[in-house]
Amino acid sequence: MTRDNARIGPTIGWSQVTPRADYLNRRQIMAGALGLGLAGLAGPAAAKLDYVPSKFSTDETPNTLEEITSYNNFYEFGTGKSDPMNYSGQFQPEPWTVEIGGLVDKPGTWGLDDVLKGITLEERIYRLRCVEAWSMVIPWIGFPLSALLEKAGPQPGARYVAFETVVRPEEMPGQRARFLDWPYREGLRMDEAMHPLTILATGLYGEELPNQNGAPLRLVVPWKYGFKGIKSIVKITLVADEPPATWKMLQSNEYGFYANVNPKVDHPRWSQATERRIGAGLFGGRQETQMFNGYGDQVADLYKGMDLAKFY
Ligand SMILES: Nc1nc2c(c(=O)[nH]1)N[C@H]1C(S)=C(S)[C@@H](COP(=O)(O)O)O[C@H]1N2
Ligand SMILES: [Mo]
Repeated sequence: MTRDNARIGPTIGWSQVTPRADYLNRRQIMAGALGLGLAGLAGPAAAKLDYVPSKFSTDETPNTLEEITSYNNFYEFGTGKSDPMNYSGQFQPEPWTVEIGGLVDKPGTWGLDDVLKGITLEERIYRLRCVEAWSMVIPWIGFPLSALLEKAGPQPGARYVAFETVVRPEEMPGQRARFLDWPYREGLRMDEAMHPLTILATGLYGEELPNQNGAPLRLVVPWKYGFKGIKSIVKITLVADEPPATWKMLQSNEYGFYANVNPKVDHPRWSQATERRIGAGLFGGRQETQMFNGYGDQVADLYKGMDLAKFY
């Protein structure tokens, strides 16, 4: 089935067709087998979201919900790929507030409802390329970060945006160890933050974000390595100077601030020329990595003065 076939109506996207449906059926079968009946369907039911399709979506086939929710990086829950799935069950993404401050006209602590007021959610099917050289295609539900920044009223001196993840060691077992210097922090230059491809995601596959994917609110910047996509955001600060970023602080020769996907600049310990598409099979899974993860037509202008053969 093509994307166009899936766009039956204005609010019908790929995710309402397959493979989400297959997965739900399996969950129902499992619930039935456990004698729970329909009422007991698979634990806490994720709320369905209303959203519209987007011209920015790729027509590549999305990874399955199982792949997207069982192979994760979210060190707050442990460093193993299945740790976030296995150890995020206690995490409480509701209620949620985000503190917006720094160089803005309307600083304050915003409930998620205030953040979403007047905003139309969109389905954005994006490629995600992790710096570890694996990739997926994920049908995010979200909205442009620019819409929130405009609500807060950026002041002229704001040149960067800084983000922080929540710190809750009681709910996040990984934070009881010092893998990283918590909170996880990331940042964008203002023009990157305002770019129409840059979104805050509140869901995927048509439902609220699973905890392991950064509930209830996470950043997605599809032309950058996945580590820029900070999860479970509680603080957004507009600032004048480049803010601290977790991986850069840890190892600045391996993880840059810009971290644009670039097949020509290898990681010091591995090649970035190719990537393993999760779910594509043991032998068929490697493909060439694209400059800016294939989003160069939209974003290359942001980096006009930069030498694409260099590490940033
Ligand atoms: N707070 C926080 N955000 C994070 C991470 C993390 O460990 N902690 N890992 C990053 C990395 S390395 C990647 S590749 C993506 C993975 O997102 P996904 O698990 O939803 O696919 O989240 C990013 N955001
Ligand atoms: Mo990553």
